[in-house]
Amino acid sequence: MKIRKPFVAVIGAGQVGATAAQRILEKGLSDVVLFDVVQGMPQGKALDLMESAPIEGHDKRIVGTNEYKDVAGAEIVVVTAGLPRKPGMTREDLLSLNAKIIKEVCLNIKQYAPDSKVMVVTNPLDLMTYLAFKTTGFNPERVFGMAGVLDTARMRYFIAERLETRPGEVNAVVLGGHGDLMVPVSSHSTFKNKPVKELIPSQELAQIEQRTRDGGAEVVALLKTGSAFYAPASSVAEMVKPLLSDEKKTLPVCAYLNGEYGIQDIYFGVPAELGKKGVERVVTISLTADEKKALELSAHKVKQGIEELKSLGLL
Ligand code: TXD
Repeated sequence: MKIRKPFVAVIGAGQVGATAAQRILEKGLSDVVLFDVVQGMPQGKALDLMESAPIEGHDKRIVGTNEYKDVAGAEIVVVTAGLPRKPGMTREDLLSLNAKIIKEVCLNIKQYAPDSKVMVVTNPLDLMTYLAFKTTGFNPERVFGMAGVLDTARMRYFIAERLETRPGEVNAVVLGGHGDLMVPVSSHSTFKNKPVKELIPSQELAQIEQRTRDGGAEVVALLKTGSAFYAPASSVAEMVKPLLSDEKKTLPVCAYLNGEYGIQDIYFGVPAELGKKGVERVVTISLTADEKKALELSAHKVKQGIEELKSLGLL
C-alpha cells in the first residue's frame, strides 16, 4: 500500500518506536514509515499493525523498511534508535554507542528527509537532541526532544493517584534535563485550576516529586529487561498532533535555548509552543528561587555532558 503525505517516519522499531507507530495509527494522526536496521522486523511489525486496522477501524497505513530512501518526504522523523544500558556497561559506553547511532541516523535524515522536523527520543535525551541538531545542521526549531510530556504525565498520574481523581484533570510542570536532576515545578501544578500545593501536604508533594524523578527507574526495576514504552509512546503521539495540525499547543519539550531562562546553547526541557514549523516559541514561566537554583544545576549537568561528548570526539 502506498504511504500518503503528510506521514511520520519512526527510526527504531523497538518497544518505543513500534508502540508510538501504533498510537499514531490508532489515533488517526497520519500514515507511518517504520525503519529499523534489523532485517524483516519492521516489516513484520508493520504487517501485524495493518492486520489490526480492520478491527481498530482506522484508515491509516504503515510500511516497515530497512532502507532510508523510504523516509524521503516525511513531515516528522521520530528517532528511537539506540541501545539500552546492559550489565557491566558504563554511562560513557552507552553515551558513545548511542551517539554513534544518532549520528548515523541523523546523517541519513539530512540526506533523505532534509525538510523534516526531527523528534529525538533516544537517551541520554538532552545530549542526543543536541547531537541531532549539530549533525543535521537543521534550524533549531526543527530539532527537539521528547521527555517532558512523559515526565509531566508521570507526575500528573502520581498526583491524581493521591487525590483519587482522573489523571487528565491534573496539570503538572517539569523542567530541565531528562534525568536525576529534572525539576518538577509544584508551584505551577494544578488540579482543576487549583494549585496542588493547597491540596497535598508539602512532605507528600516532595515524595511525589522524587517519584517523578525516579519514574523511569521504577519501571525498569519492575520490568527487569527493557524500559518504559507505553507512556513514552503516548508522549510521542501527543507531540505529533500539534506538529501536524499546526494548533500551536504548549507542551513540555526538550528545546534549544538561546538565553531563555538565562541558559545558552543547550537542549533542555521547557514549555514550548508546537506547530507546523516545529518549536515555534519557548514559553517562560515564573519560578521560585529554589526552582531557579535546581534548574541551574540541571543545566550545568547537561553542559558537562556536552563537554564529555566533545572529549570523546563525538561532537
Ligand atoms: O523519555 C524519553 N525520551 C525516553 C527515552 C523514554 C523511554 C525510552 N527512552 C529511550 O529510547 C531508551 O533509553 C532508548 O535509548 C530509546 C529506545 O528505547 P526502546 O525501549 O524502544 O529500545 P529498544 O526496544 O531496544 O529499541 C531500539 C531499536 C531496536 O529495534 C534496534 O534494532 C534499533 O533501535 N536500532 C537502530 N535502528 C536504526 N539504526 C540504527 N543504527 C540502530 N541501532 C539500533
